[in-house]
Amino acid sequence: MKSNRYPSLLRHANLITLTDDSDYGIIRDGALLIDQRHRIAWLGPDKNLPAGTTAEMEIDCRRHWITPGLIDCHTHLVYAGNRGDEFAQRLEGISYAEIAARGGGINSTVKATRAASFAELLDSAVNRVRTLAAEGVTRIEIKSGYGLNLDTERRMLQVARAIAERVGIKTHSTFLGAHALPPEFSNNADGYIEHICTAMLPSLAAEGLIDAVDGFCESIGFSTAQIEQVFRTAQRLNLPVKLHAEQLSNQHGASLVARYGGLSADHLEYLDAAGVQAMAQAGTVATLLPGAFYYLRETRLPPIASLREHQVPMAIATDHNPGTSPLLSLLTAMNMGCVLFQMTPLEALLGVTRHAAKALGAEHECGTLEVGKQAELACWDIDQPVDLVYALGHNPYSPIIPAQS
Ligand code: DI6
Ligand code: FE
Repeated sequence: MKSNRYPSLLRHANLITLTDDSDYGIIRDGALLIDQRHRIAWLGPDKNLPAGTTAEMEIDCRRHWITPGLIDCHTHLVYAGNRGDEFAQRLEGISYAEIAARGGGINSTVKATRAASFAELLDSAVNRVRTLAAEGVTRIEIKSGYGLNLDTERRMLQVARAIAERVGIKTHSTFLGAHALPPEFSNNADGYIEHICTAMLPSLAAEGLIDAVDGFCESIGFSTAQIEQVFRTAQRLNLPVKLHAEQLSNQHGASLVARYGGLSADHLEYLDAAGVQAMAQAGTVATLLPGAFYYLRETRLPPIASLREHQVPMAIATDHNPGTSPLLSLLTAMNMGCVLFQMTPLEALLGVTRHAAKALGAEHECGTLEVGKQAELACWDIDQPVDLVYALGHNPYSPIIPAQS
């Protein structure tokens, strides 16, 4: 530790470090020092703070708890339009697949998003991000996939980049061109995949707008063979891949994404044993999305016990989107992970920190409290860690930590 003056020092906080998977890694009455590059320079028991440490801003956290900032590693939060009417239809028993077949679903959001300006998309997305940030979220993944043509996919990805500046939050942009078949290519899914691989993906990657590539591998989406073509293009462009896999049926998408060394396979209600093994071997994160499970009133559970047994890291995200998961609360997603999926409160917290960071390929930067990592932090007015997932609808976030300048 260098002995110059530091920008900020947090004192008398209970730190939840999450430096391994087996416990919270609690340091009671701890201190945490932040350097000029907004990294953690030192942390430990307050009484061990090296003598003579000074900081421009010193904050007494009054035994509040500090965790790594929460990470929402799967969202579709840039879009226009409203699909409340579809929610009402589903409550009357019409299925998500039927609604999509009638021209609703993803394509109704595509229509509204194509018609929206950059500023309209940015304003509505910023409001959503602020709602997430008010619960301690400091990093968000944002997917395209409601444009499905070059111009609108580009606009969505540019909005995702612009959000970071407007809200002062880290964002990761994911290209999800293979989300649904746009009207221009109806009955020609192979033609659309070719268009993605030869035109959209290479152009948007060259513009520096893409951090990762995703697809919707499903009977109502794209086949594994089609997704594999997209993955091959991503691999050529040096972009990591991830996949919406095994959400509504078992298409063996998890094995496919694992074969490409993917960051994550997401949803996974219909994941089988071979898929779990493939993910374990490849180090692919299982991103669980209990919001979509809840809204679709799914009854089949993702194979949590098997994922746990094979030590596949499990992340939890909101999957915020206007169709299957209009959920804007990562704390609620954590609670659902516990109540609906029988995850432990520790697993739920690891799922939105350490393992979510891995799902973004950012585990060296964030997700735990460790020297050298970014000082992306969340402070909580709670009595004990389990309180983060215990009370549904209660927000214990306590914004006393200085934001990154
Ligand atoms: N799976 C989902 O749950 C969302 N996308 C996907 O591939 C649904 C998106 C929507 O209905 O708008
Ligand atoms: Fe999704």
